[in-house]
Amino acid sequence: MKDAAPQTVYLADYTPFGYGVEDVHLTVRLDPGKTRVQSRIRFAPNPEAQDRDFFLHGEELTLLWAKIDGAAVTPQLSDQGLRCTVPDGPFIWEAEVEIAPESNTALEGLYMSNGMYCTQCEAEGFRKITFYPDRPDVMAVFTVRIEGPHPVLLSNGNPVDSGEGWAEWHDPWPKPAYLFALVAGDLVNHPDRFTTMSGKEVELNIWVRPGDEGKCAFGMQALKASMRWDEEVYGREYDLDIFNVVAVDDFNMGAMENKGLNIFNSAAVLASPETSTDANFERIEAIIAHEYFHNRTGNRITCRDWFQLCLKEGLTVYRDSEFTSDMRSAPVKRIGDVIDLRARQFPEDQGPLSHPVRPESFQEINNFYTATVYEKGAEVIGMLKRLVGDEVYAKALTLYFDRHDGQACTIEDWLKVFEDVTGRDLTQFKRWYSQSGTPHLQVAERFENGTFTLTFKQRTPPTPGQDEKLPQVLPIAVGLLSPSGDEVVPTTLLEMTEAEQSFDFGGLSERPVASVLRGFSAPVVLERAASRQERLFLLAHDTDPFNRWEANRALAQESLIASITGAEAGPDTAWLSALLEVVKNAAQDPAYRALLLGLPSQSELAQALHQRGVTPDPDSIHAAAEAHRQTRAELWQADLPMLARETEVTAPFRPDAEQAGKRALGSSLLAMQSRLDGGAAAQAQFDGADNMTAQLSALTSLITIGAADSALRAFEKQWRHDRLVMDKWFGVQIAYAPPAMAVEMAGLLTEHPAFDMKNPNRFRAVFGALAGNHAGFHRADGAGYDQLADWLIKLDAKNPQTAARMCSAFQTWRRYDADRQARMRAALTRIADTPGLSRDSTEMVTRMLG
Ligand code: 0A1
Ligand code: ZN
Repeated sequence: MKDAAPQTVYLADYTPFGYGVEDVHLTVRLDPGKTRVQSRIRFAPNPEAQDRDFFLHGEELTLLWAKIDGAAVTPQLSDQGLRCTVPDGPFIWEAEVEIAPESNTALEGLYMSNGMYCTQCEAEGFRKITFYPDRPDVMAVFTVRIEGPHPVLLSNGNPVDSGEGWAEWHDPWPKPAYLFALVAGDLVNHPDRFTTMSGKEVELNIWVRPGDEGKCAFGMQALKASMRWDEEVYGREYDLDIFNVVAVDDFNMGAMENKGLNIFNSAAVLASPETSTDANFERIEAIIAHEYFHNRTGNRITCRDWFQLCLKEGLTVYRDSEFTSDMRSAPVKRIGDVIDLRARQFPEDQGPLSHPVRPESFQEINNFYTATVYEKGAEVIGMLKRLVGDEVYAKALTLYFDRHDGQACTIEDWLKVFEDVTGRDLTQFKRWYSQSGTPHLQVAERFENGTFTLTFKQRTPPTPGQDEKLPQVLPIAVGLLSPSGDEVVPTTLLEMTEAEQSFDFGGLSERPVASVLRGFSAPVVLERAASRQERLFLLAHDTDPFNRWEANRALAQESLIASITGAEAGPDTAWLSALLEVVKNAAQDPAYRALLLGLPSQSELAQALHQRGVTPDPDSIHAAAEAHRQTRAELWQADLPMLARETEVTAPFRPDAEQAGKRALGSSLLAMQSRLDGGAAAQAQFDGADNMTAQLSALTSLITIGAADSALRAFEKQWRHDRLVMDKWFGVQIAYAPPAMAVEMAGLLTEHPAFDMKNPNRFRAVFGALAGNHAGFHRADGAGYDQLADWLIKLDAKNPQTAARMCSAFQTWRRYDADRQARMRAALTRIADTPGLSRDSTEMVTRMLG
């Protein structure tokens, strides 16, 4: 257990370590309860540093012995590490420690999952493996010898040699300890090869538990596509002889970019048509790409300290989103990213957990692997690219890769590259890294003497620790349409730098309709009092696919809010008829049409109401959304069968964008149809399904209308041996349960023999689904809050990282009525007051309580 006494680390306090590491030799003798790790590390004083305090991080280690230059030493030990007196010049540190991977339920450091050994060292897990300067600016060449009775023994870099019960690996690229990895187990591989652009042969492997071999082909395809893409688009080729990927069932996050040995949550790599949905396939492709791209943006160029996390994460998320756009549909990807940003990053940035893309302090760095660092971090890269243009961006990236290869860098280094290439001063742009909160952008328009003027005002509400905000640089993409629907001004990038600023478009013969913030060119809340008429016009005519979708989204939101607040009795039927015409347009990508059918989530509606000064009532929101879906189904009844036929896929299953788009549209239509036919069509699809997308969408349609009892039993019987599919079974029953039953359902499922709180995927399947059932979680009697708090307290004792992440389900607590607020505050306080609560969860709940 970590020390819970809060210790805050500040960016401003950064100092380099007093010693550099020339190389590291590790010998790891595996044993479930008594693994021995022997280290031999060559240190030399760091000429760039003044401080000569020789402190090595180390947690939960039993030190057996230590030597300096061959002579035994007795370091001073604490629960954070050790201190030792060392020679003035270079010296060799040797030590042996004992650790117990079998009892490591935190899944950080060396741990066991189904009998296999694996590691997770980012951010600060290496210190649970041996004593070391566990900070990303200490980079070293590692040689690793693994001893154990397992057929497969893997570490970073290239294989050196192996024999019965041992293997040796050498990684020639200096790396920080957080990229160290080791895997041992009874694994089987899916092998392949890749020839790099300079003709180098690379051996590729995806390693899995026996039985999972059939689920590797897609991940391998995605890996090869990523390798080719990084060569073609960024000119970067792979730099080792071998690239290994391992699938692990127990993993706190999606995956990890360890040098040459990526470790994946099995949910983020294993796929087959029968067991994985199209959404799973797309996510796997993106995560494989993300981890592979880290080899350049993260590994070869790493972070100086953990405050710079967005340097690698923002850029790598940006790169993987470009990859997905190229592999699939760019507008569909952009819309999906914005939906996700609004669902996860906006609430974070508009609540008590708000922090800058580059935070300035933390207690537990694991709490900062957030949507803000990742997704807003990627938005910042996108804005920078929009501002400098594609060609200059490409030049800057080449300079970045050349100038900083092998270094541990900062955001200042990154921005300096762009300043050098463009001659621009990026001081103001840098506020995107230091100011937290979502800017609100107001638009007003005027038309006079043939000139159309757009006046923008920006304002960022106060966030924790930041009351006053300065104007940020906003790239605002705008296009103008004539009343007949022709584009009179094509997409133009306006660069807003002031708090208030106007832009003129002259020479117009009639008042145009403005399409503002095309492609969501900046991550802001756009406040635009557009009329319903204008939105309908944009839905029909905008040439920008994002803004066409956005106009529809705004219409959906307005219509729902009008029903929630009682301003309108039912949905806006004129809009629904207009939407139906667009959805019937067979020339449009089905995936895009499916997105048009999506509604803002209930949580998003709650936030929108809150922003208008209305206290959201989760039950009314739920009722309005249900009524809307019912009315829409009834209104479109006559067209549904024809539309559904158009989405039928007769070709053999392919997980590509084309087929996935058809299935996505088909699933939305099926959900509507189920409200009309008592579930007959859904049951038929369920019974005949030959792929998980079809099977699961039928199942959720049936759950929504309360007709899923037999399908749920059949599903469980069919899939009880497949952990990943069973996660879906656990999740959908809670996520789609009627709000009054969600808490009971979650409680019941925790008693199912297959519920295992130690498996993060299973825990998230249940309690992530509960938190996602908006009206169910926010039940007026507080049962949802109490249940989640109970389980988070239990989980925290075993796995602080996952418990702390899931505490964020409470981050929106101040949106709701006084009674719900009091109940959520009580739940948070109860978590906070738990004796022995981890540093991770302590930080999260204290930030939320303010
Ligand atoms: N760097 C990984 C994500 C990751 C972060 C932390 C972890 O443990 C605390 C594990 C994985 C990525 O961006 O994919
Ligand atoms: Zn990453």
